[in-house]
Amino acid sequence: MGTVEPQVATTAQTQTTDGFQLVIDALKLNGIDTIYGLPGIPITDLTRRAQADGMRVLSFRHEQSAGYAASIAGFLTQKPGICLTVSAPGFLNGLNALAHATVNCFPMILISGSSEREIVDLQQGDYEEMDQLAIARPLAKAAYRVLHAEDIGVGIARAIRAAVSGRPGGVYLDLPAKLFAQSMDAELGKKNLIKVVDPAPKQIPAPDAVERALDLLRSAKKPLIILGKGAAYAQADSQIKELVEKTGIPYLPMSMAKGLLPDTHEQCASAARSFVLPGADVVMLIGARLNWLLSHGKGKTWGGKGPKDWGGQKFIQVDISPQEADSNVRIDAPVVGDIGSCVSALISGMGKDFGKPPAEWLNAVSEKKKGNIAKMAETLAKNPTPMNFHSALAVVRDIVKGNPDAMFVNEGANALDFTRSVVDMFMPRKRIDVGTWGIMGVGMGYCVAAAVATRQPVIAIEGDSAFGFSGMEVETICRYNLPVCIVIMNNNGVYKGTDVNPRGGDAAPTVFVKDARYEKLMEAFGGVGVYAKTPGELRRAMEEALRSARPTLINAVIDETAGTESGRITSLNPTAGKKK
Ligand code: ADP
Ligand code: TPW
Ligand code: MG
Repeated sequence: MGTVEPQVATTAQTQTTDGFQLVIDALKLNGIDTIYGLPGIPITDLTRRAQADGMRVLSFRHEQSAGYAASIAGFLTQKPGICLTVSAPGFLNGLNALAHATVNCFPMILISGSSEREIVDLQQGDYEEMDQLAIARPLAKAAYRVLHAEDIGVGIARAIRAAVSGRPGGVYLDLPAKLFAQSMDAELGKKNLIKVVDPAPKQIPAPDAVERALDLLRSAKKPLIILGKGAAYAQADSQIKELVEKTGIPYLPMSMAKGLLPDTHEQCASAARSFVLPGADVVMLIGARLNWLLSHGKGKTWGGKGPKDWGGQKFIQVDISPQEADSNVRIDAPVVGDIGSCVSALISGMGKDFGKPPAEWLNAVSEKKKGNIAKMAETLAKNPTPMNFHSALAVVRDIVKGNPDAMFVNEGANALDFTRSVVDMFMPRKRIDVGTWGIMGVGMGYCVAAAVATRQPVIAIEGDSAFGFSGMEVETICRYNLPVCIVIMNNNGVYKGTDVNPRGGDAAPTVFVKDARYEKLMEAFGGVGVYAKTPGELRRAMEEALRSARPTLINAVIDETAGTESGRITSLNPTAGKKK
């Protein structure tokens, strides 16, 4: 059993195993074949041996990127994405992504090596000493530590279940250095491993909850469906399509739910968002929370008189978390269960006599849409010099339409908001972005994971500031020769490049080096760099990137005056002197 003597299995391979091997075996036994991480004491040999054992081990330049990669791999595959780091500083670098996974309901396991417990607990100053478990716990859905090799099977099984069952989230697994070197009888070690049976069990909604929801929908004069990233995660694509089309109800996709049905679908109400939110009388949320992204279900966005007033809508909420309902406004019909089961139950409960929404509502939505789409087409048709967000995005929109399989990564402020509204998605789980926190820095980690987990080409539309948070990972992209085409919307800064320090001297806080040549960063590692000043140059470069499948970075020079402060969320800025 678990001795503390370091003893690497060599000739006695058939008789003894060790902590390193058991971690690898436990992951593989559960179908986990990829690790996103960064080596160092005490996990260097874990990365080597995992690779030697046939796992894909992707090494990053910063743990934060590895963590974001793991989190989005979890979203895309429904298997927990694994991020592997060293102790204290590596752990802390990965922690941001762990919190991000928990907040966004993505299944992920952050595995960090840690220092010697006896020394850490007495605070005697070990190498990279830190009580990692205690620090991770408030940011994780669950956090565990394994001290003995014979418990590795249980530790990994618990981490997997916690990550993917119910509402998915980030799990921390603390593996002290001493654990890896423990050796034990190989047969016994094998017996102690657990292949998790049914890690994310179906959760069937109660029939009366389904009936209550359908009754409310039947009573609606102006119904609306909102699809969130939980609906995308659930991989219940055909059921969701069937529900939307059978009910005939207009729907709004949240950012990462775009493409669940093609954005060009006649029932898609994205182009009439500010009309349908205040106008609807019954709203069915499917895998979307009424958080800030939906103005908490109240206020002017929803037709309320004041900023906190209820707009009068009744809500149905389909969600796996029984605690989610009533978090912001009253939910009249909570339907608790997994989205696949809930949506199927709703479809079968609809029966034959389920009428379409009143024509008056559908016509009003469609009129509003038509008007806004025409306005957008006019904006996109302009070809100003210098290029602005819209003239660049008109190109991106065409390219994505022609390559609907490609994964699509997006971060920035204006570079995010304009892209989301201009670029249509046509397939589920293609668009991955800044998520619930509006976090900058996910970009390159997402690109790596998207390419690795889906084996599809990746297009990333990045603000120049956003890109900077993970820019060094272009080396990672080149090293693994991934088919990633990064487009930097280069407007010389955060939101805009025009701010000036009124006192002279240092540059203003939001501006960067003017006309920075980001494309050379890609060239430094053997990828393709392109400097694009016109939509034509951008189009040719993107087409070539997709054709060649080579790592490409296009520096798209955007009018530095074109953006707005904070993109679409200027209103959240606390303005000096503003009264509450
Ligand atoms: P968005 O940002 O797109 O509005 P959110 O992240 O706010 O989406 O909401 C996602 C919701 O989906 C969460 O409340 C989560 O509990 C729920 N969810 C995640 N996976 C499932 C699933 N398989 N079945 C049901 N609900 C789910
Ligand atoms: C981890 C605050 C929100 S958006 C943004 C910052 C710094 C960058 C906007 O500039 P960019 O886009 O990317 O050039 P554009 O097109 O408007 O010029 N730190 C973190 N997350 C967030 N959200 C911020 C800071 C922020
Ligand atoms: Mg910018």
